[in-house]
Amino acid sequence: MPDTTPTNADWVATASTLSQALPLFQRYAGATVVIKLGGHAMGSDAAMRSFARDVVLMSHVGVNPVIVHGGGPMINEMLEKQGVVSDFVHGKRVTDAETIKVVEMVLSGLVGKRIVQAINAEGGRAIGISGKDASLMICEQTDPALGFVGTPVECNPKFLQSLNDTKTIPVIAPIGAGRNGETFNVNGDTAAGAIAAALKADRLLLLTDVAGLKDASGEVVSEMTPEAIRQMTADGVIQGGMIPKTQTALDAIDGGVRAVVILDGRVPHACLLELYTEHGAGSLIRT
Ligand code: X2W
Repeated sequence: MPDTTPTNADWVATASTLSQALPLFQRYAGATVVIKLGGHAMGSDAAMRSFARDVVLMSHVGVNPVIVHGGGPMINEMLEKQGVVSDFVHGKRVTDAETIKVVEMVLSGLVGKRIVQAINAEGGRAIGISGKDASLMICEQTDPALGFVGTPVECNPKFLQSLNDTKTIPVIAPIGAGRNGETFNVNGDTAAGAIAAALKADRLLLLTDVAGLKDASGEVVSEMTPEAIRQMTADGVIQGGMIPKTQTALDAIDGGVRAVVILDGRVPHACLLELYTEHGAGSLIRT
């Protein structure tokens, strides 16, 4: 058996890596980073632990992380158990009065609390809320044909600032309150974009299950402008399920977010790779 006990040189190398991280940590100290964790990017318990650990690390080095989650596959699973089949129109779930109850229970209950617990288990302090809490996200009906699907029309992120003041990490379910007491189901990307814009976030990281935006030859493009995205969409290079993500990115940038990154949340340490290495991850969109 080879001796794997770390040598003095190994410890020096570890200390050197930590030291080299200082300017990188300084770059995002004080930055607000909104992270959208999609249901498809939520993997095994081990992957969730790793994600949570990265979020806690960011918080420790001065980032203000704000998590907005999805959970589409988990909602499908619960609806299936009840024998309900959902229809999607342009990526949005047609949500009737019974469905919205399941959506709220699954997102605010199961999915949100799983993330909260994972962050807390790594030594962070997370709190699970939805767009209803502190009137964070007020919505209007998107389209009568979609039922209780909402479009955010007013965000009140002041409460999130008070959480940041106490180093508490918000984990937000994309559920909105209507002005007449309704509960609205909001697409997770849309909710993350609206909250990031209200916070004038430095970064919006959209963690999904694709490597990023691809050009006509199928290569992932590492950086592009909103104009390039509009052109690629007009040319049909960006299509299908990517369009809601790129639209979210464009709206967020119009709303004051400095940059949006679409990246593969299944890659280990995706958020750290993006923020703290020159390599980056996925596709960065900024003017
Ligand atoms: C989504 C909310 C969850 C979500 C839904 O009901 O599935 C609408 O479609 P992912 O995992 O990010 O796709 N809402 C209106 O967005 O989850």
